[in-house]
Amino acid sequence: MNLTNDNLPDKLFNSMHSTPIFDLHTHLFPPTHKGYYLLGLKNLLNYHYLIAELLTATNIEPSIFYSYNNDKKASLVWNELFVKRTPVSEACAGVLTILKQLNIEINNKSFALICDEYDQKINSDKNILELSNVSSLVMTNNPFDLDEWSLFNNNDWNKKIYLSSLRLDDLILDYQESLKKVNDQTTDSSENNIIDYLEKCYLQSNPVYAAVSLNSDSFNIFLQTSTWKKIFIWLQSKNLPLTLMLGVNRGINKSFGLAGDGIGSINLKELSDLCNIYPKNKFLVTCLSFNDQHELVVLGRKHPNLRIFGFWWFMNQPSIIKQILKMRIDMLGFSFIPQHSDARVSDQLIYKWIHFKKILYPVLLEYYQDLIDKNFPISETIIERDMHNLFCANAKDFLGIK
Ligand code: FIX
Ligand code: ZN
Repeated sequence: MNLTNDNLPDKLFNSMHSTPIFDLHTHLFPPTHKGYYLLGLKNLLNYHYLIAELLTATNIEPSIFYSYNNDKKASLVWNELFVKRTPVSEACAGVLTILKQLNIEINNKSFALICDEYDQKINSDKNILELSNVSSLVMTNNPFDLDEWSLFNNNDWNKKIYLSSLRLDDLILDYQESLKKVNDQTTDSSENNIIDYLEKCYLQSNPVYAAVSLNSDSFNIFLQTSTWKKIFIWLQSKNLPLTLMLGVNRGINKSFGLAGDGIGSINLKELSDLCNIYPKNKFLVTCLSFNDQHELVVLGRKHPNLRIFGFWWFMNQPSIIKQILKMRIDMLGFSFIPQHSDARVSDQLIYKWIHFKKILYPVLLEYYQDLIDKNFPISETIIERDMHNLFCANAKDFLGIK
């Protein structure tokens, strides 16, 4: 049955909120991976987005802040950003959204009491996956961090929920050190070992893509070195897409640690060259700077081997998302992957997806209403197909997975 402007809003709302989500890029790990699996309010408050906000809003010395234990860091963030100041930033709003979803009132309660209440409500990744409607997600797995990589020595976690990806930043940031780590594990020390090592890691972890974050300096290494040429050939032989996270400048304020990264430059003409040089390789691309978004969308319309995804990090602000989302739809239709969570603490899945849907809903409603006004029939089936594509199939089809 065709929908009308009267019943469209409810149908769209229900379909959007009931469609299972495939989260293309996170930094999450399964509960059995101790030390890497993060959960709970204190970890939420120690998110590096909030730490950067804290360190810039106050005069707290970064080295002193980082010398504190996690409990003290979290209570300081709470006190400075939620008690002494009004928590309006997107990162603060995220914490409040989660508390609201869990029906935790903060009025007149001490931080300790809020934490206790929180711990009673959330104690496993299962609650979170249910609350956020995320059915599976992609982790970020660094094959050059052997402790983190030990995840793949075990089978006590759900590989259908937690999919892997091969994060190759170390090959760009410190090639010699990465080569050394590879060679430490084999007797023969040649460059070919990198490919042999990637092959070994591929067989062990069954990744859905490889990934690297870059700026214009590293993009040159990437285009010109013989190792990367071999990697592109290897990726193609595996039909494994490469995720490119473009325009980051690591450590612009080193004293902030993980919270100190900023925006770097990127020349998207080189991305276009890359798509032409390797037409059989597939590239998933997201850009960190607002300034690159228009050109990226144009490239998304010219290169079938390039798929745009998500609103990465500094782009993940409601005001920006609304504008760029419309630009993407106007030029690409629904042929892109609208969002990923980038969650580092499992609970963040809840707010990242609620916040995104809040922006997506009115935007989509407008497009569907316009189609109905133009006498294009919109049925419930069409809405469900589109939601499935936007939240899941666009990404899975590009990756070539079920
Ligand atoms: O490179 C990345 O995958 C980034 O997402 C992270 O490094 C960054 O710290 C982050 O958490 C952004 O959301
Ligand atoms: Zn990330």
